Amino acid sequence: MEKYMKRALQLAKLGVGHTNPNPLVGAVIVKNGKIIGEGYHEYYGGPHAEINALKNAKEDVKGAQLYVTLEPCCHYGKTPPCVDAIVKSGIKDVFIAMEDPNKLVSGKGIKHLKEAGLNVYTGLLKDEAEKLNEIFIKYITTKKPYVILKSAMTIDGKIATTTGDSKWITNEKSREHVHMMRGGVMAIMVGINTVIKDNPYLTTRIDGLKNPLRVIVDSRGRIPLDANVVIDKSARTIVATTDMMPYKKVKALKDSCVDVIVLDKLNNEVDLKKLMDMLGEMGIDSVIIEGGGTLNYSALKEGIVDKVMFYIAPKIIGGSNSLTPVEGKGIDLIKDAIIVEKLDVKRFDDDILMEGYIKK
Ligand code: AOF
Ligand code: ZN
Repeated sequence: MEKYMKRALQLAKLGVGHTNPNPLVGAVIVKNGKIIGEGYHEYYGGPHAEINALKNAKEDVKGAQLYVTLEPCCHYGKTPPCVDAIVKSGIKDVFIAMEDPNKLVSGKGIKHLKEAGLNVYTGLLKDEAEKLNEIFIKYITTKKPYVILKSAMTIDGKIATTTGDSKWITNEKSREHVHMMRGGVMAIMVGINTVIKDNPYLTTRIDGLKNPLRVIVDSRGRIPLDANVVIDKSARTIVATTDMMPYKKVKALKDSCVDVIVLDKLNNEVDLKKLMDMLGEMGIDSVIIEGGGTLNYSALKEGIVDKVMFYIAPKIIGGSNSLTPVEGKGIDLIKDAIIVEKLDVKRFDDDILMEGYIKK
């Protein structure tokens, strides 16, 4: 029954921002057509969704149906295997939206349940479940962060006026959506030009959501020591640089409790692929890139971007020197353009959000 899986997906979403790098999972227990237990994975390392649903059940679950958005686990991680608890509970039927891409589980959880005599049905609302866990799927299978590129522009394709003013292009609802997005990822990344021009904080201004790690890409060490991302301690900041950053600057940043990562150069810029590998090794499962145009172009050209989100506001500012979302050298021929597929369009009053995935 779709409605129960929909409810399980809804519950899973309540964990946004708290479970990374683990998945968002929801579970619903149904008996005689009535929901008798609900649960979700609330925080990283905490009990899994199925366990919470069993714990919250208001009636005996013997003979009941379990709807869960991810294949129940069969391994000892931070918690014992969920399949054992499910089998022991007497639940009879298990509906699973998607298989667990985690090699420790994938398919083995389902097999275990079937062997124990339970009826298992997979694939109910699979697409929705996979979209919900797109970060988890990439990270658990590649150990590289899922990268979202976000930009806000006018209808004539500019991200700032000729004087550099950009506050604000999009409306409040669009900006709140961005803050929600920030709360669901582990890192936010910008280029040094954005820090110099806008002096942003890069924090999540929404109650209950964590601030992501701030990553500043600054190949030559131009970051001002009084920048908000250096002074403000409400989130950790990493400056990704190359050996072109003067040693004195490295030391001054470290003295201000800012981490500095020195990476190889690629055309005199930070090698972004290596940076992603490193962030992945640090346990960072997701990064939102918020510009500016130079970093956006490099990220797209290096092929590290998975998803783009372009917020478009019905304003026109013109100016041949006004910045655009993607600058750099650009691509010569239309036939070589980077293609965005599976496009989705949302509206926030008069603003439009176009989001889609980079064709690989
Ligand atoms: C979760 N929450 O609700 C489910 C997960 O280290 P552990 O014990 O927390 O196990 C993490 C793995 O368990 C995770 O990678 C995924 O494969 C599986 N299922 N994980 O954090 C859940 N059902
Ligand atoms: Zn589990």
